[in-house]
Amino acid sequence: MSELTAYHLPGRWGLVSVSPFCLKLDAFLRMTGIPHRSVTAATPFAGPKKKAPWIEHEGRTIGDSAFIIAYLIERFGKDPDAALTPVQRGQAVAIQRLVEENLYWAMVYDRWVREENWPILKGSVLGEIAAPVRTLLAPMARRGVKKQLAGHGMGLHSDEDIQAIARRDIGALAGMLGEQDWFFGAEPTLADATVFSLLANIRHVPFASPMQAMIAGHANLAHHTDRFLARFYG
Ligand SMILES: N[C@@H](CCC(=O)N[C@@H](CS)C(=O)NCC(=O)O)C(=O)O
Repeated sequence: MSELTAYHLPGRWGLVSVSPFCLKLDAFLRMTGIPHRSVTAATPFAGPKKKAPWIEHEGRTIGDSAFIIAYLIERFGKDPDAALTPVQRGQAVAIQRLVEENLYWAMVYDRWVREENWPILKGSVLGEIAAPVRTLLAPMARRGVKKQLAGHGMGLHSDEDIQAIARRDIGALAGMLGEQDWFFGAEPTLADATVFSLLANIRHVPFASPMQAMIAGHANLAHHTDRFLARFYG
């Protein structure tokens, strides 16, 4: 099949997906205008890495948003980062790692560990799973995610320490953005999609998170999310 199909976890509250990685891929597809079909998957288990998102294209199945995006840039010749200098490319990788390999886990902690968020999570992230199966699967999934959090290391910290880590990361993003509209100047790049996807999944969802106030404390970052939403999801 030559059509590009992108599989993502469910959307809620106006967001195409409540998974930052799926939302980033969707944002990339909007930025580049690559024709595709979006399919909502109830769970990530059908993906080649048992994580979402994944794509199917011309007989290939590819998992992991970064590998997918690299493949699509190559295959369709559309690169939002084409104008970046080598220094900016290095900074873009650092931003991606900060957001996806560290700050993301503070979001996971807020969603999956904070008791008050558990009912919301069951109805959203797990919301497309049929109710009887979900009742069995939800506690198993929660145990699995707590193990992942411990394996990463974020889950070994106290709540207070996790907040300190998140505050530092959010402050770093705000510092790098400064007065610019986009991380690398006049036009949005992948770094903007990456930051947007995580921050929108903190700001525009009903999960309680101390990070909402942290982001609100940096008007430039909050405006960045709004700017991205208006430009690509208006
Ligand atoms: N590095 C991967 C991370 C993908 C990822 O962690 N996706 C989450 C949803 S936000 C997932 O599917 N988690 C399921 C699991 O770990 O069991 C990417 O960029 O796509």
